[in-house]
Amino acid sequence: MTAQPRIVEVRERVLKQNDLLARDLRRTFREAHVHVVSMVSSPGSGKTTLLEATLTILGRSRRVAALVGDLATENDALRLRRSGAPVKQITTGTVCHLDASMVSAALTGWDLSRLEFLFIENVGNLVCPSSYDLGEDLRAVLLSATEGEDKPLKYPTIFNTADVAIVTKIDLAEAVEFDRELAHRNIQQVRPGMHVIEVSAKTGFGMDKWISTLTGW
Ligand SMILES: Nc1nc2c(ncn2[C@@H]2O[C@H](COP(=O)(O)OP(=O)(O)O)[C@@H](O)[C@H]2O)c(=O)[nH]1
Ligand SMILES: [Mg+2]
Repeated sequence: MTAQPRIVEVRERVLKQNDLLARDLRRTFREAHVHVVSMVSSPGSGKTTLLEATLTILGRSRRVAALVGDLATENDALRLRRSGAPVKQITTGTVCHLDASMVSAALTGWDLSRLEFLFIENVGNLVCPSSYDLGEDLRAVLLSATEGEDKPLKYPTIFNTADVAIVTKIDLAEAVEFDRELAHRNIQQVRPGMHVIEVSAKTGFGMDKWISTLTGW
């Protein structure tokens, strides 16, 4: 029974250390004038698909790059590089989230002042990433039409730590009887006033709104 307070103590220390490093990262990003956008969601919600489309569209007029986290494989980095943007994969092994030290290490050798937008795709998970600040300016949480409407109610913390919610795969909404109004209500219940965008990276629906959110943030 004595082990519990010790676990909490170590966890608090790890989070505090992460917060300090994230604060330094945020300062570095500001000084380099690079906008940093992170994406969080459960696995398969469409982060890589949306990010590939984003890098392709925004990359026409802005200097963009991405970091992408997964437990294993370079698969997502290979997909994202099809956009022509510089991309680095971070493989976390058994760790279910990215942290500020992983982001910092992955940026070694990159001249941030040459970038305007840096995107960070987090490991697919609706729990772990919420506690870790990565020094980002904007955190987007994705919720796909195929996941159902109640994810915001079940995982409120991740929605509370995000700045924007993106409802993805909206082209599939009818096929899976996704109740769009209910999803919006659930998001607003957890995070009143949250900016919500519906997109389909497959058809391009809503991409203009997402891109103008990014450039106007
Ligand atoms: N129909 C449809 N499928 C999508 C869309 N976005 C992603 N997908 C599919 O969903 C699956 C998971 O997408 P992925 O981008 O790998 O998700 P991630 O794990 O969050 O990075 C893939 O088979 C994608 O082709 C979309 O907007 N519409
Ligand atoms: Mg992915």
